[in-house]
Amino acid sequence: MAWDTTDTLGKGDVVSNESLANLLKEDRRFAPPADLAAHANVTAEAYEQAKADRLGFWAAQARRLTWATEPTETLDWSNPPFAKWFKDGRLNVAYNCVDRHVEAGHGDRVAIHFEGEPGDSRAITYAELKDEVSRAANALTELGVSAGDRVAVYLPMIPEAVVAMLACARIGAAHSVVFGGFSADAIAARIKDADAKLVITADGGYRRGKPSALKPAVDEALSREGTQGVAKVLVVRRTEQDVAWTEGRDLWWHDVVGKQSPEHTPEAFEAEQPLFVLYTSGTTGKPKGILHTSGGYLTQASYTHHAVFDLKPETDVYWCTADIGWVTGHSYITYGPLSNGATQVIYEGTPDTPHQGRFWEIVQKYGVTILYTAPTAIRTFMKWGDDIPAKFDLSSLRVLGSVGEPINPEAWVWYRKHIGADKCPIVDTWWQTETGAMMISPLPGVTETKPGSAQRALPGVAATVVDDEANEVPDGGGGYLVLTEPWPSMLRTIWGDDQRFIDTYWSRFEGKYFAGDGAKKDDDGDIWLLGRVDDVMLVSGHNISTTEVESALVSHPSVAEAAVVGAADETTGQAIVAFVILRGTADADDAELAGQLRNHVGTALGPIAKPKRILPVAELPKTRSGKIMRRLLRDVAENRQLGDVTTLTDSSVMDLIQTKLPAAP
Ligand code: 6R9
Repeated sequence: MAWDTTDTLGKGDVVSNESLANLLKEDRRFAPPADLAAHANVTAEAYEQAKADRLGFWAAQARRLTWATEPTETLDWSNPPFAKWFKDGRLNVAYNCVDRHVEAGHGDRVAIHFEGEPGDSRAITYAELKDEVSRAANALTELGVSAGDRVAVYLPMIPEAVVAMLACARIGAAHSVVFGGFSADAIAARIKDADAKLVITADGGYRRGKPSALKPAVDEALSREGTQGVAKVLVVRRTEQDVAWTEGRDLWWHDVVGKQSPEHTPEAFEAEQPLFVLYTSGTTGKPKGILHTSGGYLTQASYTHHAVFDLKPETDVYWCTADIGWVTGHSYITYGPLSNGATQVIYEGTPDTPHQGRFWEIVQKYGVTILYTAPTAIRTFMKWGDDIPAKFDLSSLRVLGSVGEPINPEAWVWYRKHIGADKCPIVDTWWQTETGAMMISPLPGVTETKPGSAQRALPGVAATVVDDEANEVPDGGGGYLVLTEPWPSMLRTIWGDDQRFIDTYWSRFEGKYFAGDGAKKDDDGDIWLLGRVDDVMLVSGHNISTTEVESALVSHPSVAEAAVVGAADETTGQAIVAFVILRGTADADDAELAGQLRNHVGTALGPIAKPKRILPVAELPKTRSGKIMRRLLRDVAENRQLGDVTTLTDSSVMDLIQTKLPAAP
């Protein structure tokens, strides 16, 4: 059932001229815990040091790494926007993530606690990881992969995914990880664009209690035009499903890697050696291959992981729930944590298999101290109910992180209260595939946090908000998020397309990096992210942020999740259409509730932000990294044929939404 209201701007509603970006008020504040602050890895001084000498600050952070040749030059910005960081330095990224910890006497420390979805588990120490990465590096070399080549990786969340990435890094080849679950088309497009020489995949992985095949998609991709460059396919055996086999091309990982020597001398490569190409899903057009290189990327991934999570490698147990196919998995499962010698949990499956308490059971089992997850997961846990986490011992937790979307203040507060025992600081980390590492985030021992705000650029990072004319907005103003100085882990280009790199990121505002996100500064100068600029709604001449309307809806006790879009409207230009998932007890046929929700938004944000239509749905379309795909909802709201659904986690969600809804008026 759908609720329609034709009086979006009913009589008596006064349209204020004040920018809507400033109407959502959030006054709750949370000071850092005193004990954490007293022993924090990073204190407020870091901001001062970085402000006084930004390049000196990053040069100092680069010394967290072990270099074969120490860099003498920090940044070469002589040909902007093409940056070179630490360009005369040489290092091996895999050596930094593995060998040096063994050499320092930590070979017995667990690097990875692997938890398979069916309940199998495996602990891998740094010494074992070194042997496995070395064997895999030897295998890649034997298969003809050399420095400068690209290797496509299409694996489930198993330790071999990390091993494969590090083996590539070890021999100077760039990996291109494709989400397990992307279609054959998506794999083929990425293999072709990156000109990959080898594919590493598995028979399958476990998802939602069942083995789910991966190899057939690779087989199909490799039958497509333009993928002939792939000479070999290395297949990890995970599920023991039957797989079709192409003799001469397909090889089992356990055969080829298993027989190699665990000795491998890591060669030092220059700091700008390509490390990986990761494709952003891209809402339109060809996906963009984001290129990251070695020294600068690892410096910032390592520093931010140390600073933002306050990681103590001897005692912490860290868990990032992201998939390795998302940049979060690259920087905060593989490179950041391992460069810091962390002990981490890797979980293969979904949060509700075999029961909705699986995440909390894992936290309890391994004594997880730092948890990094996404707002979409947090909202799902809220929907499942407070009683589920309450059944588990979560007292080991001390820092909670969020990434992927703006976190609604209600979800933030729930996360702190029900997962963090009302004491763990929450770090809401803003960054992108393109930025390579975190850019805007609280520091857990320093920042007084505000629910829903990523707050402040990290030390050494320069971020601000500008208006249409590129002028920095004053505190209290809203506009576009930009980065005003180069940073070590910045993308170097779009693979094979320098011009698109310039056009996409560096042309909107001269000399500044355009992130594509709307943002506002509050009266303290703290930054609030407002969603992608492409999603901003224009109602009666007012820009309205999707994030703020969604957060207002989620703050109503009957709403678990919300996604809003602007749909073409004759009178107002665009009208707000809200798709809502109701909480357990709320009734989707209760027409009165629609009026209440509209009024609730009106009270929180002002009458102009009241949704015109409110559509209760069972699910929302999301990408694998948990981002709501609003463009598909816009298609529904405007009665259009659906656009590309290939990057959805579950494309049947759209059928469900469409069949349940009456046609739009
Ligand atoms: C790391 C990652 C990037 C886009 C980004 C923004 C959104 C990510 C956020 C956030 C608000 C946060 N985003 N983190 N928005 N607050 N803490 O997600 O990379 O998949 O490339 O997406 O995600 O819109 O521009 P990626």
